[in-house]
Amino acid sequence: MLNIVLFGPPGAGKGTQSEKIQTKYNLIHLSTGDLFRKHLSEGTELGIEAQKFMDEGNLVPDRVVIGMVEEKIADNMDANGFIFDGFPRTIPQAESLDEMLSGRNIPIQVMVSLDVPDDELRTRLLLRGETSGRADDQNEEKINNRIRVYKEETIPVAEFYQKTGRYQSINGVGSIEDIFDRICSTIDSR
Ligand code: B4P
Repeated sequence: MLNIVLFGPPGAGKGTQSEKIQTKYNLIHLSTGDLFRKHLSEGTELGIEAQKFMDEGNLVPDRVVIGMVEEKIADNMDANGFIFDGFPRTIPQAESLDEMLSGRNIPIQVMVSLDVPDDELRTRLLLRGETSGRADDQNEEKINNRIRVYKEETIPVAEFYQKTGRYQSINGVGSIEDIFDRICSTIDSR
């Protein structure tokens, strides 16, 4: 199995690039943000619980996220591998993912981190907010909160992967195709 974590701040392009990676390497795209939005659109209890955190740009509690991911992995054990998009976002999530995967003998080979300056993130998210209908994209205050939460709660996850030699950072500014080529080179040289 090929298992990759795509990492980066909100608006770095994780969702955009994950779709391309999924197609090229024939992987299951596991986006926790997309899963929450699906639950929300179906009006499930989990979706309703997640919404209040997402709308403000805060992280959904670990126990909710981890249970949802575990279920998705268990349902897809015959896959070629997984691209984890937006997960893990906290150290407990990273530890749980390692436990889930090492128990099944399918470790994460590499975390690819998209490096994008804050001003570019704000510009991209405000632009998406004009059409996405996402409450968390619609004003600068919420976007700034998401960037702050990323720096305080999520950056330590990169250090966790760095310590175990599985971290690669790439420039996330440029055309979508150029960034995709950089990601593929990193994956192929792992
Ligand atoms: P996510 O759905 O993961 O969303 P994201 O961080 O906003 O976006 P992403 O980086 O995927 O950006 P995209 O490609 O769309 O999270 C939403 C919320 O869900 C979180 O705030 C949190 O509340 C909750 N959540 C999710 N996972 C969680 C977890 N594990 N634990 C706790 N809570 C969790 O790109 C953004 C925009 O940029 C798009 O409009 C795109 O078209 C544009 N773009 C992409 N690449 C570009 C490029 N190269 N140049 C210019 N624009 C580009």
